[in-house]
Amino acid sequence: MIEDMLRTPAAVQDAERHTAHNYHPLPVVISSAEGAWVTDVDGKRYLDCLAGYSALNFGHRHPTLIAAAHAQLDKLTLTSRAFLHDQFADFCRELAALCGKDLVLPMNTGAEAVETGIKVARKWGYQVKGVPAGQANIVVAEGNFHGRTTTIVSFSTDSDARADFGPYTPGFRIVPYGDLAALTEAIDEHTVAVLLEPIQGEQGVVVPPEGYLHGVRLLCTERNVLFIADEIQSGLGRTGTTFACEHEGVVPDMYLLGKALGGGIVPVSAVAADTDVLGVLQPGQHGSTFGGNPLACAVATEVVRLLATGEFQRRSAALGERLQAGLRGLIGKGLVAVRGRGLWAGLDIDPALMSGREACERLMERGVLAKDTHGSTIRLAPPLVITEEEIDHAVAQVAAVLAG
Ligand code: IF1
Repeated sequence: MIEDMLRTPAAVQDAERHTAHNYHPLPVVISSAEGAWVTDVDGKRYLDCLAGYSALNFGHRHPTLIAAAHAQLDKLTLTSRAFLHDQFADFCRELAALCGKDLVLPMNTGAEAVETGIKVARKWGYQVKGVPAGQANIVVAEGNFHGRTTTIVSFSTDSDARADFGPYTPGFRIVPYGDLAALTEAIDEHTVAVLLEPIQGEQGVVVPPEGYLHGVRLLCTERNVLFIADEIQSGLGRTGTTFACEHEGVVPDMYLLGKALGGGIVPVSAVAADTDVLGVLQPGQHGSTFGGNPLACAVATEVVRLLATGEFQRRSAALGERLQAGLRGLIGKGLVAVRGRGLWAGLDIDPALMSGREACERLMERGVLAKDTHGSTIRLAPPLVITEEEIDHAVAQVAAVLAG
């Protein structure tokens, strides 16, 4: 232990000394970044293949987003929702248009968007569907990740995320992900929503079986249940389309958005839905001090405009093919499976070779930053501004790590 500490660079020790140990970061201390690259305090450069868990879809310090933030900092940063401000209308209108929905409700973090979705679905259930008071249930999937609040961890199936944080919020039913029969079985007359990630991120970038999302959509319509898609990580270009639900031509009743919506600059999240759903909220029933603040809106409006060009979705689709093909070529050469869509990949390393953590440490030594998830799985989610050459470089480094 002491030997480990002696081997740990001073900057890493410094960064961790007065921090709760709720994370186990790779021992790299980043001090600057641009595009797909970050630089540490010693001047070493790394290709960022995590991209802030997709919060940095447009890369570090995208010039358009940085300019919007600078300009807004010089004018107005916060009003609270007690007053209106001049950045609000454009943001809500343009994001609603991108989503094809009537209304937007801005919050800050992803977990708050999920909480908002749960509250709206319950209120819709009581006021519109006619569920008896206090009886609403929401169906969720095994292996989900929706955030860290006490209510959200109540329906997590990951013991690290959930254990010892009870008492837990009731009203959730958990079914296996990708299993339409189980979902059909779980829905009853008191079900107000099905809440799902269209691709499960934390679970290791798990893509559901073909037709699943389409089936969920049909089932929800048939049973008068809201389909809530948590696109906080899968959305906004990551998978080669604006939303991952598009891969099955599916439109959910509610989109939950976050991460990349803030351009990697400020936390911005939102719920988008039509008036018959989001319209159930009246003044005083939900809100946030910082939600929809001027700085957030100024940056996020530019994010929406970047996405409205379609350029990032096209890049993600085309470059994603290259990434997935490159990684699939390593199956049998240290990888046992590759999953993913667009610029988002989950890699299962042969557990006999090394853990995911070890793989990420070795990748770091080779100048590539990635993040392990459970066991021997790691995920890659580079910024959508990454180039072909950089993808080939990342794949080559993965190959070198697997080759030992
Ligand atoms: C951590 C994971 C990624 C999310 C989905 C809501 C949220 C998240 C689909 C909540 C957050 C996070 C948060 C971060 C690690 C990260 C993560 F590994 F845990 F699953 F990205 F893969 N819905 N994802 O993925 O958003 O409140 O954090 O803004 O908690 O350590 P948030």
